[in-house]
Amino acid sequence: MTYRTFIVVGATVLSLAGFSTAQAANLKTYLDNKAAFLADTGAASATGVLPDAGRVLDVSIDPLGSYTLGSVTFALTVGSDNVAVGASGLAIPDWYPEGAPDGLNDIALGFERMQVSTSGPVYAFGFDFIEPDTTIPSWGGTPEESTYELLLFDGPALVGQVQFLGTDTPNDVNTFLGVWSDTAFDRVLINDLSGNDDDEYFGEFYTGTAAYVFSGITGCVQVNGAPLVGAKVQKMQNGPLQKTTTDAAGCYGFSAVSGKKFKVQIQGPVIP
Ligand SMILES: [Ca+2]
Ligand SMILES: [Ca+2]
Ligand SMILES: [Ca+2]
Ligand SMILES: [Ca+2]
Repeated sequence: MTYRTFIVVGATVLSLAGFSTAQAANLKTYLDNKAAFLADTGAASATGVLPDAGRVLDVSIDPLGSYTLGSVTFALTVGSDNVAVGASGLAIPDWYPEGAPDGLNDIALGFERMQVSTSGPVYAFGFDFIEPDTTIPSWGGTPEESTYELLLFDGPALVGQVQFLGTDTPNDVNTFLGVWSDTAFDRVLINDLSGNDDDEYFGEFYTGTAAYVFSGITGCVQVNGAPLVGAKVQKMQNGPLQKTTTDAAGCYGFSAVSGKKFKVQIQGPVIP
Protein backbone atom coordinates (compact mmCIF):
# COMPACT_ATOMS: atom_id res chain seq x y z
CA MET A 1 0.00 0.00 0.00
CA THR A 2 1.12 3.50 -0.67
CA TYR A 3 -0.35 6.93 -0.41
CA ARG A 4 -1.83 8.27 -3.60
CA THR A 5 -2.30 11.98 -3.31
CA PHE A 6 -5.40 13.79 -4.42
CA ILE A 7 -5.23 17.54 -4.64
CA VAL A 8 -8.61 18.95 -3.84
CA VAL A 9 -9.52 22.55 -4.51
CA GLY A 10 -13.08 23.36 -3.61
CA ALA A 11 -15.15 20.48 -4.92
CA THR A 12 -12.85 19.61 -7.80
CA VAL A 13 -10.81 16.46 -7.36
CA LEU A 14 -7.89 15.71 -9.64
CA SER A 15 -7.77 11.93 -9.73
CA LEU A 16 -4.97 9.59 -10.66
CA ALA A 17 -4.92 6.72 -13.14
CA GLY A 18 -6.90 3.73 -11.87
CA PHE A 19 -8.69 5.83 -9.28
CA SER A 20 -11.94 7.62 -9.74
CA THR A 21 -13.69 9.88 -7.34
CA ALA A 22 -17.19 11.25 -7.02
CA GLN A 23 -18.82 13.91 -4.96
CA ALA A 24 -20.98 12.31 -2.29
CA ALA A 25 -23.90 14.09 -0.76
CA ASN A 26 -23.08 15.91 2.44
CA LEU A 27 -25.57 14.76 5.02
CA LYS A 28 -26.70 15.88 8.42
CA THR A 29 -28.55 13.28 10.44
CA TYR A 30 -31.19 13.74 13.09
CA LEU A 31 -31.82 11.12 15.76
CA ASP A 32 -34.49 11.72 18.38
CA ASN A 33 -34.61 15.42 17.48
CA LYS A 34 -37.65 16.04 15.32
CA ALA A 35 -38.02 19.64 16.43
CA ALA A 36 -34.52 20.51 15.20
CA PHE A 37 -35.11 18.65 11.94
CA LEU A 38 -38.30 20.56 11.21
CA ALA A 39 -36.80 23.89 12.25
CA ASP A 40 -33.56 23.43 10.28
CA THR A 41 -35.01 21.99 7.08
CA GLY A 42 -38.46 23.56 6.88
CA ALA A 43 -39.82 20.08 6.19
CA ALA A 44 -43.52 19.33 6.57
CA SER A 45 -45.58 16.16 6.80
CA ALA A 46 -45.60 14.38 3.43
CA THR A 47 -48.06 11.67 4.38
CA GLY A 48 -50.38 13.67 6.59
CA VAL A 49 -52.05 11.85 9.46
CA LEU A 50 -51.92 8.12 8.73
CA PRO A 51 -55.20 6.50 7.68
CA ASP A 52 -56.45 3.13 8.91
CA ALA A 53 -55.90 1.39 5.59
CA GLY A 54 -54.70 -2.05 6.64
CA ARG A 55 -52.28 -4.09 4.54
CA VAL A 56 -51.48 -1.93 1.52
CA LEU A 57 -48.58 -3.97 0.10
CA ASP A 58 -48.21 -7.73 0.10
CA VAL A 59 -45.53 -9.60 -1.82
CA SER A 60 -47.77 -12.66 -2.18
CA ILE A 61 -50.41 -10.57 -3.99
CA ASP A 62 -48.41 -8.01 -5.96
CA PRO A 63 -44.66 -7.75 -5.41
CA LEU A 64 -44.52 -4.70 -7.70
CA GLY A 65 -47.43 -2.90 -6.07
CA SER A 66 -47.24 0.60 -4.67
CA TYR A 67 -49.22 2.70 -2.22
CA THR A 68 -49.33 6.48 -2.38
CA LEU A 69 -50.08 8.55 0.68
CA GLY A 70 -49.87 12.32 0.32
CA SER A 71 -46.73 13.08 -1.68
CA VAL A 72 -44.88 9.81 -1.00
CA THR A 73 -45.27 6.34 -2.49
CA PHE A 74 -44.39 3.14 -0.66
CA ALA A 75 -43.17 0.03 -2.47
CA LEU A 76 -41.67 -3.32 -1.55
CA THR A 77 -37.98 -4.02 -2.13
CA VAL A 78 -35.80 -7.09 -2.10
CA GLY A 79 -36.38 -8.72 1.28
CA SER A 80 -39.70 -6.95 1.89
CA ASP A 81 -42.86 -8.94 2.41
CA ASN A 82 -45.64 -6.59 3.45
CA VAL A 83 -46.53 -3.10 4.62
CA ALA A 84 -49.61 -2.14 6.64
CA VAL A 85 -50.80 1.39 7.36
CA GLY A 86 -53.12 1.10 10.32
CA ALA A 87 -54.68 -2.28 11.01
CA SER A 88 -58.13 -2.01 9.49
CA GLY A 89 -59.43 -5.36 8.27
CA LEU A 90 -56.53 -7.31 9.72
CA ALA A 91 -56.79 -9.83 12.51
CA ILE A 92 -54.68 -7.80 14.90
CA PRO A 93 -56.63 -4.80 16.21
CA ASP A 94 -53.75 -2.40 16.61
CA TRP A 95 -50.08 -2.70 15.92
CA TYR A 96 -48.53 -1.00 18.87
CA PRO A 97 -50.09 -1.08 22.33
CA GLU A 98 -49.58 2.62 22.87
CA GLY A 99 -50.86 3.58 19.44
CA ALA A 100 -47.39 4.90 18.73
CA PRO A 101 -45.47 6.60 17.30
CA ASP A 102 -47.97 9.45 17.23
CA GLY A 103 -50.87 8.06 19.20
CA LEU A 104 -52.74 7.34 15.96
CA ASN A 105 -52.33 4.71 13.29
CA ASP A 106 -48.84 3.51 12.54
CA ILE A 107 -47.02 1.72 9.74
CA ALA A 108 -45.93 -1.86 10.37
CA LEU A 109 -43.96 -4.21 8.13
CA GLY A 110 -43.16 -7.91 8.07
CA PHE A 111 -39.47 -7.45 7.43
CA GLU A 112 -38.61 -3.78 7.90
CA ARG A 113 -37.47 -2.99 4.38
CA MET A 114 -39.22 -0.75 1.88
CA GLN A 115 -38.81 2.04 -0.64
CA VAL A 116 -40.32 5.47 -0.11
CA SER A 117 -40.44 7.63 -3.26
CA THR A 118 -41.17 11.33 -3.26
CA SER A 119 -43.26 13.12 -5.88
CA GLY A 120 -40.30 15.34 -6.78
CA PRO A 121 -36.73 16.09 -5.69
CA VAL A 122 -36.28 16.62 -1.94
CA TYR A 123 -33.35 17.37 0.34
CA ALA A 124 -34.86 16.51 3.73
CA PHE A 125 -36.46 13.22 4.73
CA GLY A 126 -37.50 11.86 8.09
CA PHE A 127 -40.11 9.87 9.94
CA ASP A 128 -41.63 9.18 13.32
CA PHE A 129 -40.28 5.89 14.60
CA ILE A 130 -40.44 3.61 17.59
CA GLU A 131 -38.33 0.59 18.43
CA PRO A 132 -40.09 -1.52 21.07
CA ASP A 133 -38.11 -3.64 23.48
CA THR A 134 -39.95 -4.33 26.73
CA THR A 135 -43.18 -2.98 25.21
CA ILE A 136 -43.12 -5.10 22.06
CA PRO A 137 -46.57 -6.60 21.39
CA SER A 138 -47.00 -10.37 21.32
CA TRP A 139 -47.07 -10.37 17.51
CA GLY A 140 -43.98 -8.17 17.21
CA GLY A 141 -41.33 -10.89 17.18
CA THR A 142 -38.34 -11.19 19.47
CA PRO A 143 -36.95 -7.70 20.08
CA GLU A 144 -33.34 -6.85 19.44
CA GLU A 145 -31.43 -3.68 18.73
CA SER A 146 -32.06 -3.03 15.04
CA THR A 147 -29.74 -0.86 12.98
CA TYR A 148 -31.43 1.06 10.19
CA GLU A 149 -29.84 2.14 6.93
CA LEU A 150 -31.27 4.83 4.67
CA LEU A 151 -30.06 4.80 1.07
CA LEU A 152 -30.82 8.04 -0.78
CA PHE A 153 -31.25 7.76 -4.54
CA ASP A 154 -31.69 10.32 -7.28
CA GLY A 155 -33.32 8.10 -9.89
CA PRO A 156 -30.90 5.17 -10.31
CA ALA A 157 -27.95 6.96 -8.67
CA LEU A 158 -27.10 6.41 -5.01
CA VAL A 159 -26.25 9.88 -3.68
CA GLY A 160 -25.89 9.18 0.03
CA GLN A 161 -26.38 6.73 2.86
CA VAL A 162 -26.72 6.93 6.61
CA GLN A 163 -27.05 4.42 9.42
CA PHE A 164 -28.83 4.71 12.73
CA LEU A 165 -27.44 2.14 15.15
CA GLY A 166 -30.01 0.15 17.07
CA THR A 167 -28.01 0.80 20.22
CA ASP A 168 -28.33 4.55 19.60
CA THR A 169 -32.07 4.67 18.98
CA PRO A 170 -34.00 4.94 22.25
CA ASN A 171 -36.32 2.00 22.89
CA ASP A 172 -40.00 1.95 23.87
CA VAL A 173 -40.49 5.70 23.33
CA ASN A 174 -41.49 7.81 20.36
CA THR A 175 -38.47 8.98 18.44
CA PHE A 176 -37.54 10.32 15.03
CA LEU A 177 -35.00 9.52 12.33
CA GLY A 178 -34.14 12.11 9.70
CA VAL A 179 -31.54 13.18 7.18
CA TRP A 180 -30.78 16.48 5.44
CA SER A 181 -28.74 16.48 2.24
CA ASP A 182 -27.03 19.06 0.06
CA THR A 183 -27.83 16.83 -2.93
CA ALA A 184 -31.37 16.22 -4.10
CA PHE A 185 -32.90 12.75 -4.05
CA ASP A 186 -36.29 11.33 -4.94
CA ARG A 187 -36.43 7.93 -3.27
CA VAL A 188 -35.13 6.30 -0.12
CA LEU A 189 -34.57 2.64 0.63
CA ILE A 190 -35.15 1.92 4.30
CA ASN A 191 -33.43 -1.25 5.47
CA ASP A 192 -33.37 -2.87 8.88
CA LEU A 193 -29.88 -4.33 8.59
CA SER A 194 -30.51 -6.92 11.32
CA GLY A 195 -32.52 -9.01 8.89
CA ASN A 196 -34.82 -9.74 11.81
CA ASP A 197 -38.58 -9.20 11.48
CA ASP A 198 -38.87 -7.93 15.07
CA ASP A 199 -41.23 -5.01 14.70
CA GLU A 200 -40.34 -1.39 14.58
CA TYR A 201 -43.17 1.01 13.80
CA PHE A 202 -43.31 4.15 11.68
CA GLY A 203 -45.50 7.21 11.89
CA GLU A 204 -45.81 10.17 9.56
CA PHE A 205 -43.11 10.85 6.98
CA TYR A 206 -41.73 14.35 6.45
CA THR A 207 -39.96 15.88 3.44
CA GLY A 208 -38.41 19.25 2.67
CA THR A 209 -37.07 20.95 -0.45
CA ALA A 210 -34.47 23.30 1.06
CA ALA A 211 -30.88 22.10 0.54
CA TYR A 212 -28.44 21.55 3.35
CA VAL A 213 -25.41 23.85 3.14
CA PHE A 214 -22.28 22.04 4.23
CA SER A 215 -19.01 23.76 5.02
CA GLY A 216 -16.76 20.72 4.88
CA ILE A 217 -15.72 18.28 2.18
CA THR A 218 -16.63 14.74 1.25
CA GLY A 219 -15.68 12.43 -1.54
CA CYS A 220 -15.88 8.83 -2.65
CA VAL A 221 -13.06 6.79 -4.11
CA GLN A 222 -13.17 3.86 -6.42
CA VAL A 223 -10.33 1.66 -7.59
CA ASN A 224 -10.98 0.13 -10.97
CA GLY A 225 -14.69 0.63 -10.43
CA ALA A 226 -14.95 -0.87 -6.93
CA PRO A 227 -15.33 1.21 -3.75
CA LEU A 228 -12.08 1.64 -1.85
CA VAL A 229 -13.26 0.52 1.60
CA GLY A 230 -11.52 1.21 4.89
CA ALA A 231 -8.75 3.29 3.35
CA LYS A 232 -6.94 5.83 5.50
CA VAL A 233 -7.66 9.39 4.45
CA GLN A 234 -6.04 12.52 5.81
CA LYS A 235 -6.67 16.16 5.16
CA MET A 236 -3.85 18.64 5.37
CA GLN A 237 -4.47 22.31 5.81
CA ASN A 238 -3.53 24.93 8.34
CA GLY A 239 -4.17 23.51 11.78
CA PRO A 240 -4.16 19.94 13.05
CA LEU A 241 -4.12 17.01 10.63
CA GLN A 242 -7.54 15.41 10.29
CA LYS A 243 -7.78 11.68 9.67
CA THR A 244 -10.59 9.32 8.79
CA THR A 245 -11.25 6.13 6.82
CA THR A 246 -13.50 5.46 3.86
CA ASP A 247 -16.82 3.77 4.56
CA ALA A 248 -18.45 0.77 2.86
CA ALA A 249 -19.23 2.92 -0.17
CA GLY A 250 -15.66 4.20 -0.36
CA CYS A 251 -16.70 7.62 0.92
CA TYR A 252 -15.10 9.93 3.43
CA GLY A 253 -15.86 13.33 4.90
CA PHE A 254 -14.22 16.15 6.81
CA SER A 255 -16.04 18.99 8.47
CA ALA A 256 -14.89 22.52 9.16
CA VAL A 257 -12.84 23.18 6.06
CA SER A 258 -11.62 26.76 6.12
CA GLY A 259 -10.65 28.43 2.90
CA LYS A 260 -10.66 26.69 -0.43
CA LYS A 261 -7.24 25.12 -0.79
CA PHE A 262 -6.26 21.98 1.02
CA LYS A 263 -4.82 18.56 0.28
CA VAL A 264 -6.44 15.18 0.80
CA GLN A 265 -4.33 12.03 0.83
CA ILE A 266 -5.96 8.66 0.36
CA GLN A 267 -4.09 5.42 1.03
CA GLY A 268 -4.69 2.88 -1.66
CA PRO A 269 -3.02 0.12 -3.65
CA VAL A 270 -0.51 0.81 -6.37
CA ILE A 271 -2.26 0.38 -9.70
CA PRO A 272 -0.14 -1.65 -12.12
CA1 LIG B 1 -35.66 -4.03 16.98
CA1 LIG C 1 -32.68 0.87 20.00
CA1 LIG D 1 -36.98 -5.23 12.68
CA1 LIG E 1 -41.71 -6.80 11.50
